[in-house]
Amino acid sequence: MSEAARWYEQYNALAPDDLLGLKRLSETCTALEQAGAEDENRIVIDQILTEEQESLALCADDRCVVAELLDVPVNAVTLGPELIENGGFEEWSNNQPVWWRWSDMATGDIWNKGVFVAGQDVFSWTGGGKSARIDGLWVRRDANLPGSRAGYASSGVALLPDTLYLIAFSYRTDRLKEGGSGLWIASDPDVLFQYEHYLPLTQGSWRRYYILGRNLPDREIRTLYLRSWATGSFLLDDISLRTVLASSLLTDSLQSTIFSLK
Ligand SMILES: [Ca+2]
Repeated sequence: MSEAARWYEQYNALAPDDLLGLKRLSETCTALEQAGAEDENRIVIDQILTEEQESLALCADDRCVVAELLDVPVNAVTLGPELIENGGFEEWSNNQPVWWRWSDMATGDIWNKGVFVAGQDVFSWTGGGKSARIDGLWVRRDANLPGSRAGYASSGVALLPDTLYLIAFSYRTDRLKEGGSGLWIASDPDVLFQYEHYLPLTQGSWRRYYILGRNLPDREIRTLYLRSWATGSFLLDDISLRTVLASSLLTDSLQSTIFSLK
């Protein structure tokens, strides 16, 4: 292990911009420390990593959060082009957000009956502009039928096979109960996640939610459903879906999808 640390140290001196080398050196030093060995390089490594963490703390965009979730340097992560259109819900036509459509599974036929209303909200998003709002007014809870739900469904998005994706969005829940809002993308277990993923309550605060996972199947068109399942309010803004480009050496350790509320 000491030998490995010396090699990584030499490599880091030759290629200080290669953050993967630095990461490997840090891991080796940590392993040595855990084994009870002292390493004089640890102080230097800690200093470099502290600077990296400080830059991460100052960095608030989605790319920085991906780096944090993967536990890799920010410079090792690149996000692909945005795949969602009108994710900020600023464009509306006939009371519908452009590129999105209303999905109503609260008709009482097949699923439970419910009453949901939705539209643009211009008062709630502290960043200004418009957000999408879904209000559940009443739901029937017949145990013999699937739950009623309604919300916005995206246009189709083609996902590449064996590719890492980030879904990020800002949202707010008011007077909702647990399981009162969620996101669906596929019934296929090989897509980022299977079936409905219910969102944590935010109790009236705007929060940002991150889903980082791998899509395995061949290129297929997918629809994102962001829906409410209960009475109360569910507000949405700044939805993003992008590929995550990072060294496979860094991302191969990602075995299951990460869900994180910030
Ligand atoms: Ca907006």
